[in-house]
Amino acid sequence: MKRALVIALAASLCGPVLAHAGSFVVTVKDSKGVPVLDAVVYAEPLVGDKQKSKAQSAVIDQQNQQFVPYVSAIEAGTAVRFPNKDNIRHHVYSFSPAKKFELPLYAGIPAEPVVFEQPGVVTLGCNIHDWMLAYVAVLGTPHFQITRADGRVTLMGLPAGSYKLEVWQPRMKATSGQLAQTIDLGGAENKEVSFALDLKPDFRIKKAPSLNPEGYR
Ligand SMILES: [Cu+2]
Repeated sequence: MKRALVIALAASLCGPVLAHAGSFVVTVKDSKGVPVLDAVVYAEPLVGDKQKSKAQSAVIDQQNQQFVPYVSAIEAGTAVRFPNKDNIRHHVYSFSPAKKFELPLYAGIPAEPVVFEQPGVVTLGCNIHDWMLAYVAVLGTPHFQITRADGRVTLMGLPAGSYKLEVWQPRMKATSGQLAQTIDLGGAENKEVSFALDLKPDFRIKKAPSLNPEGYR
C-alpha cells in the first residue's frame, strides 16, 4: 500500500509534463532565404496558468571591448552579472524603457547583479567605448532559444496547448513579415515552423579600433 502510493506520487510528479510535452522546431531565414543568426524565438502559452519560475541568473561578459554574448534572452526577473574581463574599465548602461540602469566605470565584477523585471528589449552600451553594443530580450515566458548560424532552434518540453510563437532579431525591420504566429501544439508533437525576416544591413563595427597592436595595415 505504502509502496504503491510512493510510485503513484512519483508518477504524478514527473509523469504528466513529459508524457504530453511537444516541441516547436523553428527555422528563421531572411527575405533571401539565408539562415539568420541571433534571432530570439519564444513561445507564450495562451491558456492555462503561467508557471511561476524560480529565480534565475545570467552573465554578460565584457571581453576584448565587446559584450559577449551580443544577444541574450532571459525570463523576466532574471539577475544578470556583468563581469569585466578586460584590463581597462567599462561603464555599462541602458536607456531602454524596459530597464534603465548604469554601472559606473568599473573593473572586475560589480558587487550586485542587475535584475531585469519587465519584459521588453534592452539595449546595452558602454559610455567609454561607443562601438560596444548588445541586446537583452527580457521575456514573459521560460520557453525560448536563440538561433546560431543555421537559423534553427527547438523549443522542447512544452505542455500541449495553444501558443503564441514569436521571433525578434536586432536588425529586424518593423515591416518584417509575420513575426508572431498562433499555433496549437499537441502532446508529443514536433511542429515545424518557419519565419522569414526582413533585416537591415549589419552596420556593427566588429572590433575596437585600438585592438590591433600593430596598427592599421
Ligand atoms: Cu567599455
